[in-house]
Amino acid sequence: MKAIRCNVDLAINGAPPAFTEPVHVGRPNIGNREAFLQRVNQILDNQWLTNNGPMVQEFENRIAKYLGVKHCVAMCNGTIALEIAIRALGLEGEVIVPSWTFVATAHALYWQGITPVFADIDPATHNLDPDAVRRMITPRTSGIICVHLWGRPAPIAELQAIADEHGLKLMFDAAHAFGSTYKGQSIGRFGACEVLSFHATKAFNTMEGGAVVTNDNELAEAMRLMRNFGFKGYDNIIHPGTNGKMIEVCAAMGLANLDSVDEIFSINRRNHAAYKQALAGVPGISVLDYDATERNSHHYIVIEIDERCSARRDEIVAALHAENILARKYFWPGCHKMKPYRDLFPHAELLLEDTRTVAQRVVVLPNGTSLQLQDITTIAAILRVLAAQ
Ligand code: T4K
Repeated sequence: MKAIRCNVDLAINGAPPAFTEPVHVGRPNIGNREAFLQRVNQILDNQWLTNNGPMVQEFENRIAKYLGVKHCVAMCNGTIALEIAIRALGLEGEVIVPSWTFVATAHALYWQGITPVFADIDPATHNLDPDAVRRMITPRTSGIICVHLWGRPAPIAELQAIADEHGLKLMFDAAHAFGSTYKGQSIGRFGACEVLSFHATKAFNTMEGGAVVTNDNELAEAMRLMRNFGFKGYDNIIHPGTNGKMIEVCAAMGLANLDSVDEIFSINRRNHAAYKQALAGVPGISVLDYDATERNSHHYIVIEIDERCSARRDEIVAALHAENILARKYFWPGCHKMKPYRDLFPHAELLLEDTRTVAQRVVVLPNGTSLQLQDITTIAAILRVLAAQ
């Protein structure tokens, strides 16, 4: 292995980085390329490119079957899927969400004139803490959007009990959780509905894409109308709507990748185990683990850097970048610290102590089918040196 720089300053001294090409978090997993290209040819032959075409219909059926849920309403991306679900559920006023999530969760509400109210997380799981959710309920609260962060299922039963007790709607941002289970049942069937993202950076991708999955017939019907301008047949608008449609090429990518999804997850699982083993015993660095009794795509390699580590989190990220390892500080600094929400709630931090601690500690490392085991050994060796400096 090449010499490892121990800090960013040494990078200035001209040593070559450990990786000649950048190793990215979020490198897309590409499944069966031939199957995809064949489907693209079929689309061109069909001359049907979008607007609920045959590939989208096949994709929806396959996803619904895979998850064991009645309806899959495919959309152009996860953010629009969140927005449409929020509207279809009639959320208004205030909705409780975690701050520790990708900003799309909060934006999907705020964009529609609804106030996202941030509740704290459980630092052990990074998911919403039900007690913190209770504390944020006001007379204006209409719902809860909980995120299954890193694909780890949220405390679904506890949140459903709170929602029932207070007459609130509960939906899930399951952008990270395609393929995860909760008590052995696939994520996708819980709450009023669950929203998936199939963005290029997700374990399972359609390039861009998303979906709302639900067992509620009426809700699914409303969302199908909303994603296509409210059209019911030619010239007949029966509902307000927008353009949330998935295109045929994205569905083709999804169908090709669906054939490879078990293999993708098993490579991720192998990589996660390799990281855990290679980083075992490194002072102040711990790898977030997944529940061995549940299924998870193991897509996110999340490490936490605590005070026992001699390097600070930001120094570690800078040093990794200098080695061409493009690690990320997802989801630093937390939505409540991002300008639109900081302006809205300047004192939010006072109630988000665990969010603040976790946001200062997390680094997400590269994973996916393009990563080799040797790459993991190299990344872990660099982290060992950084932690021991
Ligand atoms: N809810 C949650 C909890 C989410 O995490 C997300 C999306 C959503 C909702 C919304 O779903 P979508 O509307 O996106 O379907 C990326 C993704 O764009 C975003 O989809 C994802 N979460 C978020 C966690 O990550 P950025 O700003 O980090 O993207 P960017 O451009 O910095 O790319 C990330 C990394 O991936 C880079 O290292 C480059 C690499 N990459 C990216 C693309 C697109 C590639 O190697 N190839 C590629 O094609 O947001």
